Amino acid sequence: MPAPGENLKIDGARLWDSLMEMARIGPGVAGGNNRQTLTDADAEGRALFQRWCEAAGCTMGLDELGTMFARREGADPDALPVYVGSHLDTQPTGGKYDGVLGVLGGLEIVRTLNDLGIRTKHPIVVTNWTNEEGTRFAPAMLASGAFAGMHELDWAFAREDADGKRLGDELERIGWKGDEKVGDRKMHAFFELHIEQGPILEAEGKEIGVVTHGQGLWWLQVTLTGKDAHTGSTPMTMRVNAGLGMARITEAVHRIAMDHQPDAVGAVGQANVYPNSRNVIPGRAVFTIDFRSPDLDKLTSMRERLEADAAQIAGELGLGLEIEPVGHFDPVTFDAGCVGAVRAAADRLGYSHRDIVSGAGHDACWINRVAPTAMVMCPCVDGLSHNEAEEITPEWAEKGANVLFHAVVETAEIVE
Ligand code: HGY
Ligand code: MN
Ligand code: MN
Repeated sequence: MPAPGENLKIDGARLWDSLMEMARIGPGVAGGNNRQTLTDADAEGRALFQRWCEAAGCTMGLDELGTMFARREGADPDALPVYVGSHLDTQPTGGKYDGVLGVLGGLEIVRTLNDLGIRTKHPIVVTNWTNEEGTRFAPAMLASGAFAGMHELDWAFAREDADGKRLGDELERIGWKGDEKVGDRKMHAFFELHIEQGPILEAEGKEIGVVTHGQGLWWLQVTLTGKDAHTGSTPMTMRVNAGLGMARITEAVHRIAMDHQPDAVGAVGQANVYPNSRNVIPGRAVFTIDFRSPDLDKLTSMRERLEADAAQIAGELGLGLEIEPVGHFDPVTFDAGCVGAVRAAADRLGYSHRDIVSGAGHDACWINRVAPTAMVMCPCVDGLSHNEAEEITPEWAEKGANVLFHAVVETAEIVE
């Protein structure tokens, strides 16, 4: 298929304005965003996105998990659409670009095609996946995982947040539960633009990341059970201290990841001790371990080492131990054809680029199981993300969106 000419470009200023306008919804306390999934702020962001899509002539579909599908018609209505998107939900101390750049970059493609009066054979569908972050309701990439057949719908509806609210109830409450059956849609291809969320592209002075693979992930929720007791009057030899167990296992997570270098990471991001009182020895600790690697054997080995070390630590301290997997996906190899379209677009546009493995998980990691999929990355300042100080430049956003534009339009086939 003829590729778009290198002069075909999106409107970078319009994209940046849309990013800044969306960033005003669900503001954080330090310049970023707190627009967690299925909150009122998420609902407000969804409504704005819908207004923009409808103003650009799209029709909006909505599935049972609230994923949004804004369709621009193609010359062949029966041709499978090319999907492009990411997520609008953020971390509690999230940035303005994680996910949002991919959704609004997709919208910018539609706006640009409208401006240029270009028709494509395949329809184009801009997508906002529900609950990519997994911070309020585990696991991450929940809706795209269900779309790919990895989670049952009732299981997804039953996921609870820290306050015991159910995902299904929250979806109903904000009025964004659709009728479409999750996963019924068939795709010609899926593309996702995302900030790198790591330091490589900026450090190497590269404008574009051509994402060939994605790391695999284990989220292991650990519950340690000890005995609440007085921190002052309980002899050290009589303590059953769940907080101490959590500290030792957290150290073990770091040691295990270091023992599996290179290309292995591990940390505890969410941790709670109970009753969390200054003068009570914690009788319970609940925390989540995040292990990742692009190498499946390393990923498996880290989980096995953790299970052995945690059992030994719990045994030494007399603690009860439960380890529950609450998130998992294997390392991902993206579709060579789609990856090639991304790389060719970066070359055609004259942008510096390098192949890269995604450190973070993305909806594309699951959609790659049901459709040819690839990702485009742009740098972010100091590689920082999942932090309100997350920052990119308008030029990086524009170049990433131009590569996305070329890859999507080439795959959707210009007809006039
Ligand atoms: O956890 C992740 O990698 C993604 O940011 N949800
Ligand atoms: Mn993201
Ligand atoms: Mn994220």
